[in-house]
Amino acid sequence: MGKIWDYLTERLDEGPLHFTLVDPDKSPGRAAGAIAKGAAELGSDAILLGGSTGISRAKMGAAAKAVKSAGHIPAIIFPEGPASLTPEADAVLFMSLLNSRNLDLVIRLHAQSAPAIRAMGLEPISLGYLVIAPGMRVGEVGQVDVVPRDRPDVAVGYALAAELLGMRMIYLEAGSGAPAPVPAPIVRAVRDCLSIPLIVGGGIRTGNDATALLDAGAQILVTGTVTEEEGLGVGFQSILSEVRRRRGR
Ligand code: 1GP
Repeated sequence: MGKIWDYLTERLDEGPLHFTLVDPDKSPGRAAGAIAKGAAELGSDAILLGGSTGISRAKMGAAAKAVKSAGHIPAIIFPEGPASLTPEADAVLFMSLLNSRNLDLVIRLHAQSAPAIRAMGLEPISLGYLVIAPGMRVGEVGQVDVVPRDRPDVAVGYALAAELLGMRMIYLEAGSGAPAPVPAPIVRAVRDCLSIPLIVGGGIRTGNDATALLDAGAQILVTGTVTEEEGLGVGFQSILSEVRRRRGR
């Protein structure tokens, strides 16, 4: 399927993973490389590059290059649109915002950027991206009909539809900086219906948050704000120690 897909699925066989979200606007070039090195040493499995709106291709390229030359874990683009693409990265999450009212974010931008992805030789990892309340900025900018926090059935419908459409992963997103992560009952219900890997992100700040989500069946945790606010400090370390504990390494 691709080098990064193989890397992720081989690691998933051993237990849960962690992705560190790095915003190339806030942590440009070498700063992104330094985070990648430190995060990898603590057990994070990949760097997701993205976050802000309007990141230039040059910034994305410089950050991807720095992450790769830090030499430990892959640089995967978490795209905002076609301008996020750079051949310097190892892979791109080719994601459809499942519950957006804006067709651009569901499929049209994908049609525009697919030829460029092919030409760059960038590995695409197709993914159904589902925003759960509150959704924060991505909920607004993405014109999302957020999944209510008490409706696991709605999340299950979208997630299963994405799997049946052939998407290779599902990402449940509460929104960057959300006051609380995706509710555990939603994670559990989605996990129970899926046979593809489940990513969960948004509002994860502590080891306890990580425990609740991993117990509910999350297989990959994504954190961004905790690193932006505290670096690779206590919060980040407690999340990573929960992830590491479950895979015995
Ligand atoms: C956002 O899920 C990610 O897309 C990370 O969220 O910034 O709240 O960790 P946080």
